[in-house]
Amino acid sequence: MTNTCILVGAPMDSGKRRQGCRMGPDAYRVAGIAEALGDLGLEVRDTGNVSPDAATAPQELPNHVFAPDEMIGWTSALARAAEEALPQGIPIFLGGDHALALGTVLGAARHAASQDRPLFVLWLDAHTDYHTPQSTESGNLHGSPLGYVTGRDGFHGFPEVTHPVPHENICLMGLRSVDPAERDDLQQTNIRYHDMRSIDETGIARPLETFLRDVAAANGMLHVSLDVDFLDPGIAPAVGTTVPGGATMREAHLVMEMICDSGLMTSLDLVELNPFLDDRGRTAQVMVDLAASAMGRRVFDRPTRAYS
Ligand code: HAR
Ligand code: MN
Ligand code: MN
Ligand code: MN
Repeated sequence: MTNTCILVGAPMDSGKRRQGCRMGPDAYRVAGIAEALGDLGLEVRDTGNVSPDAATAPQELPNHVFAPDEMIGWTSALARAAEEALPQGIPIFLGGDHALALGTVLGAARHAASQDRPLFVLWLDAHTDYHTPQSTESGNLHGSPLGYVTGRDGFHGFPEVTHPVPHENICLMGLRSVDPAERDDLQQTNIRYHDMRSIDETGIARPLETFLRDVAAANGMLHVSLDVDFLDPGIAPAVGTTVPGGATMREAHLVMEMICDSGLMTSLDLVELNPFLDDRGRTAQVMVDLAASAMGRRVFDRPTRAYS
């Protein structure tokens, strides 16, 4: 695994009506993300914040879609930022709402294709985020990145998804708020999903290990997208869409440590932090701790786990 981390700020608030996520990148900086990663012996480069491209959405997009021009502009700009960062190290995208993943995963998919490697995506979230601009009732496209990157129709005016992520390469964990349209559409696919009920029944380690083994066996690249609302609101209150019954700190740490041990993660999103809703910065701190665990922070050293 490369020992360079590239911090890419994405102060994006265009994926939903409730504002505040644009403050996320600076909250992570204030919470000491660069220092936490540097303390692990990593080389850390903060490239500052990305700005959206200028764009105008076409008429075909449904009228209830929020901020369509900005959404298209962010998607193209972030895809480019991901493609630029990936050859240099592990980019960590500091969000910003989850709509940033339309761009980051698009860029990761282009990069993986250029390396002749498959892209896998681990989606840690209370929500499935599988909408299209037509299926979403809220019109908030932070509920749509997985729909976009898997190549669903209806994203008029957005960059073409030339390398859709195959459903079987995607694993969702933490689900507990799924719209009926998303559930029906997802069940037509072979996407892997583990809702909180199944995690409570089997534990979180076993399904994750199965997925990581498959990534390793395919020599895949692995993009991890961590939504604050994957976590229980009791430990992570700073998010607009709190859903009770989320992952515990212990479950979340374990996931991050297993990802690190696998050596497979090639990029990471930290999304949906809304510092305006935080309690003395503690959600930002939790997210920084989890990122540090994914990059190697340990209580005791353990031998690197070989998944292949
Ligand atoms: N499914 C709902 C919608 O589309 C809520 C989506 C909320 N998404 C996030 N990210 N907070 O996961 O409106
Ligand atoms: Mn999400
Ligand atoms: Mn969510
Ligand atoms: Mn649990």
